[in-house]
Amino acid sequence: MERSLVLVKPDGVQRGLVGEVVARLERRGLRLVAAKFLAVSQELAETHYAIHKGKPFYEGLIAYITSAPVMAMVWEGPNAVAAIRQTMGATRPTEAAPGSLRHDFALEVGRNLTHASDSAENGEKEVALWFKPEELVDWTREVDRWVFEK
Ligand code: DAT
Ligand code: MG
Repeated sequence: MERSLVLVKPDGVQRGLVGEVVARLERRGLRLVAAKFLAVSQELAETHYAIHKGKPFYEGLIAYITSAPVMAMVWEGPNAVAAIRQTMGATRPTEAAPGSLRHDFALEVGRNLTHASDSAENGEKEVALWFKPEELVDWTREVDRWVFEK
């Protein structure tokens, strides 16, 4: 089962959109594995966004993600990475598909509401960076067999 880190970034928290993000992922059929509300340290932000170091938007990105609390979650399901990124929409909100979160609730790339892992491999790495193993809940839902084929 694929797993993805999902963050509701500071703009999403400030705008009261945590519930909207959770609702959409729940309705999609994805299963919540872990969640915590936290202020992101400089160190965590730099490790999480290490791949973007040196890019022109890097400093602003670190300032943004550390500016106010975030809701960090782990969601899982078949093809969870692709499903979640589709629900989020493209990085630039003006390129995000209508009906996606970034289309429906954002305008600017620097205030694009959410983060989601971009591959199953990075999903595992990001989950390990943001959560301790004991914070991940291994559970089955009664409805799983009606959402997951296998
Ligand atoms: P995503 O968050 O869709 O995975 P990404 O990994 O390419 O996108 O970039 C991480 C974040 O960095 C993105 O959510 C917003 C910011 N960002 C990316 N490209 C940017 C750009 N050209 N200008 C400003 N911010 C950018
Ligand atoms: Mg990314």
